[in-house]
Amino acid sequence: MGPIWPSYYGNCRALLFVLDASDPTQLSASCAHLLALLSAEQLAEASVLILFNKTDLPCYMSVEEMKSLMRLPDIVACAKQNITTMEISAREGTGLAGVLHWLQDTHRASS
Ligand SMILES: Nc1nc2c(ncn2[C@@H]2O[C@H](COP(=O)(O)OP(=O)(O)OP(=O)(O)O)[C@@H](O)[C@H]2O)c(=O)[nH]1
Ligand SMILES: [Mg+2]
Repeated sequence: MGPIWPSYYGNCRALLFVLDASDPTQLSASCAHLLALLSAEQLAEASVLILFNKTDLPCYMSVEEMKSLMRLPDIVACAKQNITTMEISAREGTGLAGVLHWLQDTHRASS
């Protein structure tokens, strides 16, 4: 889907980027997509929420290890955008209240 994402950049104020925390083999590809999004001129003003999803599943790598592997602290420090990270399970609903709060706060701040 990556190639068609730019057609949705216009007027985007809140960006939710979902990573599969149960599958670290996708990490480098996800990271490349994330960096492309963060460097897009049209998304410079957007607030970004990075979601590590599927945290209900067992994984040989912890979310902290994945963040470190993708150098997320450096990405956050260098990005123009305000970036927040959360751990969720869409299946079990874990962490989804936090996502809704973030959306409310982001909407309030930008209107
Ligand atoms: N266990 C679990 N499954 C989830 C969660 N969120 C989505 N799914 C399931 O993940 C499946 C879709 O997988 P995705 O990773 O979104 O899509 P995909 O990459 O094309 O599929 P995979 O090859 O299975 O990774 C669906 O069956 C969803 O029900 C979650 O938080 N926990
Ligand atoms: Mg997947």
